[in-house]
Amino acid sequence: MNDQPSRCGYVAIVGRPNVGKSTLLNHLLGQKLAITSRKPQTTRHNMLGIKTEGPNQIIFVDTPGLHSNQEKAINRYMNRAAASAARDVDVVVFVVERTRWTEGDQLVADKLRGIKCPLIIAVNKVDQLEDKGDLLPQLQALADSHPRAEVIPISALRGINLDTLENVILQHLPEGQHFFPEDQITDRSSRFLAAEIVREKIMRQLGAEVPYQVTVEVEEFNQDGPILHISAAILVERSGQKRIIIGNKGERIKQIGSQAREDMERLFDSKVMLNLWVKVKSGWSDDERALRSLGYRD
Ligand code: GDP
Ligand code: K
Ligand code: MG
Repeated sequence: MNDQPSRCGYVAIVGRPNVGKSTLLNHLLGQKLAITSRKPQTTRHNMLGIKTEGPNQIIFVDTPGLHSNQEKAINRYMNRAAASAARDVDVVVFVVERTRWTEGDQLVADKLRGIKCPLIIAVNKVDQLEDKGDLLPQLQALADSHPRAEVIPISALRGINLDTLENVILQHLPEGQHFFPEDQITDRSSRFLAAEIVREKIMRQLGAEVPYQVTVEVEEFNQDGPILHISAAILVERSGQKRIIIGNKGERIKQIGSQAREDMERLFDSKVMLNLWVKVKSGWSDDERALRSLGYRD
């Protein structure tokens, strides 16, 4: 007989951009929920990923990376989201890369100084190590400089040592009833997830500057028998960006659409008809009101 008490609590995943926070969330959940890419600012919103297993429910909060550049409203929005997630949780997982400690990591460490809850430092991307001997001194140095943290090496991408990470997290969660039904995996709507999938393909396909000036708005999301009809507008700041996204003879947007559709069919477990178009809406990324109307709410 299993007489373990049930545990339930919130776990914030924080760190500078690109350390692998969203990849970690997806691997822990065993499902691709959060979008990921090699570019910073892929994740713009806090998002819950809920894992219910046996008697326990862990509610992970994926966050945008903390940015030192606060010039634009969208950057300030992302920083507010990340900072607010680290408050009012039961455990904070601070993700860093195994290679080096950067200014960005220090910015996060400073923000975390005041938190009261247990802190885990997850040293990610250890799959990239050639010489395992290099890792130990680094882990030791991190443990020395953060005496109240537990330091755990992981690979979010390859799933290395994630059981250990999850067990340590569980030990710190309070006993209590679940907050969410066991089949719920996120707090975000299907429309939101669909918009994010389109944005991921844009982040991954387009070069340096365009992706940061793009947002996606789902205008239709409608299951009709076996087919899910989704229409989405890709909003850009300038007409030049519109041309880039559409591409030569529409090649680029066609590719974005077909990759997005594949992911959507997997996530929503349905055939999907996806209709995409591009609209110029100047100033959306630096206008607090436009952001709110596009669903950037804190
Ligand atoms: P985030 O900005 O912190 O959410 O980072 P992402 O999850 O978007 O990941 C940033 C990049 O790092 C992506 O290209 C990921 O594939 C890659 N990445 C994440 N975790 C690992 C890992 O454990 N090993 C390796 N080699 N790459 C990883
Ligand atoms: K990223
Ligand atoms: Mg992310």
